[in-house]
Amino acid sequence: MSDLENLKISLLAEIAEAGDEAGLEAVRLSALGKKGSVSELLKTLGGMSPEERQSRGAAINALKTEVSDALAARKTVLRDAAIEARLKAETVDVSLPVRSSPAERGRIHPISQITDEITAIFADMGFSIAEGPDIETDYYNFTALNFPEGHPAREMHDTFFFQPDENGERKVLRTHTSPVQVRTMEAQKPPIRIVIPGKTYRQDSDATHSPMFHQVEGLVVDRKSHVGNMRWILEEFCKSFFEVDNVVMRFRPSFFPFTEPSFEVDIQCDRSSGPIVKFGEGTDWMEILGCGMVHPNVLRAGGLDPDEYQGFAWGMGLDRIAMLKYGMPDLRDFFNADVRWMSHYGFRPLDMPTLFGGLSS
Ligand code: 2NM
Repeated sequence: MSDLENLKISLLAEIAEAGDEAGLEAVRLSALGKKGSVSELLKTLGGMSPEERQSRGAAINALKTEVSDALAARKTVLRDAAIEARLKAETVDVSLPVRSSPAERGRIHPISQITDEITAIFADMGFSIAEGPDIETDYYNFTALNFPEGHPAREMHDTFFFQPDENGERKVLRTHTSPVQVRTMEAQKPPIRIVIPGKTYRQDSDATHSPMFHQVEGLVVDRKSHVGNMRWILEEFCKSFFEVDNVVMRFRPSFFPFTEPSFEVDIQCDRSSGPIVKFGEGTDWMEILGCGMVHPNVLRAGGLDPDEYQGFAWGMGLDRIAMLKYGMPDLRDFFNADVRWMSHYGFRPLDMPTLFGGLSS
């Protein structure tokens, strides 16, 4: 038997005996690898005479083809067998409960929830959402809002002041979101219909006051906006927000530097049954927001002519309203980052508040 014939028989035997893909790969390398037995034979072709190459060369190439084919065939067999074995060994219990996803376990903070609820209501009435910086200039936080220099109202706000910069300018943590209204008036022409949710800051801290708190304010400016429009908007808002068909509202005269006339608004409620207040019934009153017609000086600061335009604005604190709506006793718990509190009072992330699906259900 020729040497080629012997080599072929032994290689084919090794291929047939290879028990797995790694073993088969070892055989392939020993035959067709750089220093493999078949490769070494192929290297001898260069030194052959043309006649020898024709007979022996063809035989070596035939050997190579035969070995390659056998390797490929065996590889298929081994791979199929491996898959078959895995399918036999692995089982999946489709009746096991699925592990809940982060989107299921996470919770939305009540303040985020209430912000989303309120902005959803106003968005439905055609309002846009506006935002601005937490660190404000004294001008936008006070001067442009008709707080005169040295006026006690500046002190009333218990403002957090920054150190004056090199130009002597003293920035503040905004004490309300109203600076955004002025910035919006400067930036766009009426009609303006915006709501402004955001964080606000005042030096005050107890069970019902936090030095960082949340407001939503609103602004409407057009040629003929009036108190009647404002009243309707606020009434519609309260009905949606408290999820009742009727609310009784009471507008009391008040004072804010940026509005004239100014009002504080109470809604009728029932406080007789514990921490959760019932709205739309009862004989108690609860103050929920402040509002008024935008002062001509504020319109001027926003670059608008008060003889051409008029507007109304309102502002409400979110934290206290969230406490009342969801029956949370202490405001400070809002900002303690306690996971147990969050899993109790938080909202499911996929239950987004919509007017058609229910706001807080
Ligand atoms: C309130 C109450 C009343 C208010 C006024 C303005 C502005 F910039 F347009 F003049 N923004 N927000 C306003 C009015 C805010 O919060 C209790």
